[in-house]
Amino acid sequence: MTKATTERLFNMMLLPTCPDKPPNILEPVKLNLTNISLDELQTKYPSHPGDRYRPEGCRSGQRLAVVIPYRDRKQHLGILLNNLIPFLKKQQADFTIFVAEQAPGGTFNRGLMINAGVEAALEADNFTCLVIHDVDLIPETSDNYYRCRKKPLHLSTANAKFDYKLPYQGYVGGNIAITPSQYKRINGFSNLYFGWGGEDDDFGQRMATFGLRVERNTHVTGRYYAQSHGKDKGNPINPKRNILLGKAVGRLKTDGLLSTHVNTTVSHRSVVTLLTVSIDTQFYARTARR
Ligand code: BGN
Repeated sequence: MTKATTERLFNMMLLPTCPDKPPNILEPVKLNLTNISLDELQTKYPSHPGDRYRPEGCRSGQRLAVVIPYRDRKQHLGILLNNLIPFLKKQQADFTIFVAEQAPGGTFNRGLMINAGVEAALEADNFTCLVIHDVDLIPETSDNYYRCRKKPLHLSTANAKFDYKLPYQGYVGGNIAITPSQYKRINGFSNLYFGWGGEDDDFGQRMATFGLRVERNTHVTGRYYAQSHGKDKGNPINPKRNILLGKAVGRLKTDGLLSTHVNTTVSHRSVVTLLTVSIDTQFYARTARR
């Protein structure tokens, strides 16, 4: 261990634990919807070692990996990060943001991107909490704490896109906080949902199968602004989603975090860890024919 590392470890041990309620947490969130590039964000928030942000003066109780499944939404990503970073700093979170970007070509697969992101995060460090985060959702309430609890916590319970209500009972789409051990227990997301719809309902069934009753933010705490977008060309409605959902529980052990067929390249890009994820399309084409 180098002298610098020893010194850092020593300083960390001396830091008090961060308070449950950080100072000034009830100040309202001021959304900033101005376009901003990753380069500009870099100037605003210079690189941190390992892309990890830590609170000043105290030690967070949890180590957070925020995983954003992503493709082709540069503008949304810039705006999200420009809001999310100050939001999490105010919460005194210790966090690293992983953007799991699906390589160009083919249909988007949100579940597989999340699995690839979680896989890379858990290889990189010993995170204690995972926050699955959509690129278009911006939190509107300061005390919507991005922390894991005993049960998975559905964060985005009041999405502007759904009139600030849950679209249906049992909906677990959007943002959710879950511990790595819970995520592993349910074998993460299914890898087989190419295109829009169903992968979140499948994830909900996985949690239910293991008795993980999801806790939910209140409709006040769980408010999110939704960045609007047209139909994504690379993400058409998945016509097979109902068939897949019908067999979700039976597939759980063989289809998930433990069986992602992807090739992931890691690069430390300004304010985030960027993962470029190439899907083994031949493998998934074979699986689909079965
Ligand atoms: C549901 C989708 C979810 C989506 C929500 C909100 C399906 C499965 C077939 C019934 N589920 O209908 O994936 O998050 O709408 O848009 O399509």
